[in-house]
Amino acid sequence: MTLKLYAHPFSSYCQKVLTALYENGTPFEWRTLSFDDSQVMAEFAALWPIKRMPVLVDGDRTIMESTIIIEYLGQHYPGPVSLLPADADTALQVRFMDRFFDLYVSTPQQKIVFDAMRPEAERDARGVADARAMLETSYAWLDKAMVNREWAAGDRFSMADCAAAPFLFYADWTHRIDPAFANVIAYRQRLLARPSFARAMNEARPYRPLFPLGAPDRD
Ligand SMILES: N[C@@H](CCC(=O)N[C@@H](CS)C(=O)NCC(=O)O)C(=O)O
Repeated sequence: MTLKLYAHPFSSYCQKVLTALYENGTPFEWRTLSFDDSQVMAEFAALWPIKRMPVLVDGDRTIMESTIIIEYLGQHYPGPVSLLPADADTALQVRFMDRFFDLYVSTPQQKIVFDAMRPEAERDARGVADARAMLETSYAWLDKAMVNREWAAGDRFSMADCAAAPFLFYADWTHRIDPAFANVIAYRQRLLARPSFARAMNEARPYRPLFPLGAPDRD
């Protein structure tokens, strides 16, 4: 049975799951979401009316939410890289860092990008200012957290790093990481060099002109 992934290469949450799939060389079939492909879009809407990507289909099971998809892959399609440690306490730290990157890096980053896509009259200046303030706080906290860590939850690459890679990638494009946060910048560089994420990022390269704030001329 082939796993099917409803996703788009430019989406950060899809890249989070792609990084997990590529870490373990897990085979899957792309169901690329595109407004030009009404068939795939209809399948996606029927599977998940909330219409947030990615969605994984495994036979008669449909799995939504990037974190749950990665945990599902670990349970049902384990590979050489265990993205959620067997030790319960270490797994809690991975889950906490996964939540940190989702709620306090990606969520404010998306707020800024989605606001830029609105007509001028419907923009939310206060919400965007709050999102930028949250990113600053997150960068400052992360800079201290990463002082002695190679990866988000210690010395092993995990699900939290699958989240961190695309979220810090786009967060830096959206609200530049101050050079004072040297640990965050170095961690982002390690993530960009990780072959699994580098592959996902390279597959998304042709879509960079779509970035609503204007993609910078760098990774
Ligand atoms: N909590 C979801 C978030 C997924 C999400 O926000 N995906 C974005 C793409 S990066 C999306 O589907 N956006 C489509 C839209 O907002 O209409 C997850 O972890 O999978």
